[in-house]
Amino acid sequence: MNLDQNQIQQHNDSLISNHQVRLNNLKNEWNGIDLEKVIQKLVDFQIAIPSWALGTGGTRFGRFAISGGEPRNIEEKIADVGLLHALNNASGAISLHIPWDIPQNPEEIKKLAAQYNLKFDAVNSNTFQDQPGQPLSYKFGSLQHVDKAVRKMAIEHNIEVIRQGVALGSESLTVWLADGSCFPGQLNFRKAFENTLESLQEIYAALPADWKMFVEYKAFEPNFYSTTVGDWGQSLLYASKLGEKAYTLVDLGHHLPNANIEQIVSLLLMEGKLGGFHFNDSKYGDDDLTTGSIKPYQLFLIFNELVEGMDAKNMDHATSLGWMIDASHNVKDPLEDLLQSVEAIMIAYAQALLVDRKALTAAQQNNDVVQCQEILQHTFRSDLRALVAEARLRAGAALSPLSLYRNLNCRKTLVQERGQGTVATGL
Ligand SMILES: [Mn+2]
Repeated sequence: MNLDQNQIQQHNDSLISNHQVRLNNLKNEWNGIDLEKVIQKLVDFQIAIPSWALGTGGTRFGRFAISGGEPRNIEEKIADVGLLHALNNASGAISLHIPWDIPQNPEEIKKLAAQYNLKFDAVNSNTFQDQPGQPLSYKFGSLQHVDKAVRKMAIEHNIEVIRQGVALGSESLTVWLADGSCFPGQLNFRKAFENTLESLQEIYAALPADWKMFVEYKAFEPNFYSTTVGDWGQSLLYASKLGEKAYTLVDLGHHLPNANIEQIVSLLLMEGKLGGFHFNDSKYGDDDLTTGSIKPYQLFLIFNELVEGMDAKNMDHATSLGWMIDASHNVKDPLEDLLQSVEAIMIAYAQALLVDRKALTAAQQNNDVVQCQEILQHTFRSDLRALVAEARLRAGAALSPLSLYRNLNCRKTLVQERGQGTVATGL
């Protein structure tokens, strides 16, 4: 479904007076701070939506298509992201997964995306499943596999994904491997690493000059004893050995419990090796829950390091890193879930932009631990939602995307258009 600009306008008109009061309160509260600069950064910041988050996800116990009207093909996936972007002006890119989303006609797909003002973010390869008719199996790994023929098949798949991405105007490849082992003794760790590195080198050699390769790590699952790209140290090893186009990708859900992700982010930025970021939230493991739903303070602390570390290197917040949501679960309307995630990310980003860096540096120099905490929590506890809403208003999007989505009965329209029983491709 396509949103009519009048629908957004009417919605904004109904909320504008209340919004102005809240915004003016913020302006008074942050008197002396250049809020215009912050608002412009919020307007510019875009978070890519992965094609696999547009349908209800599943667990290994089952999958419940709750809402219906799920996108049946790549065109409808683009339309869904276009709808999100029209509502919030912060979802201006889509990330495709090959082979779930192979475009039959890349030129047409590019045109369609441009109509919604969308770009193509990183393309993602898939060597964690066997596809129908595939001659060899990834059961015991892909790029790490003891059999060179399996490694070759996985390498060729990744190179094919690059080709698909080039045709769409994407500029990066994300490699996430399920490779690892489930039992002690199953794998020679060193050989698995060396095989993986050699395979990644062949893929790296096929990258166009202006492309980046993101090496994503994950501590466990689906392998439960070892993972061949198990943590940021291993990812950084691969990325460093591969070369300047290779970077580490941080997925919030891919750490062991209580990992200090903000410190990881800070050090990767220091090394110039943080390339991409996957947002989600979790209580226990890779839960794929809505960003900011469980640990909003951690999300803020991560953004605090992102802003500090990127500014230290004169990086552009909006374009220097690949920002993406990577979540998919069972119980919410996926589009509502994504609107909530984007909102949480924008709020955390706004909070990080308003941290008083000078005062924090001074307090750190003086070992004033109490003041350091006060400075961080002052912005974290400020309600900056009106600032994020103002950025949307200026960009022609909705003051309250979720309520407009509900008021317009968007899901009902999608079900009418696509049917009750539609299931999107993906996990
Ligand atoms: Mn991820």
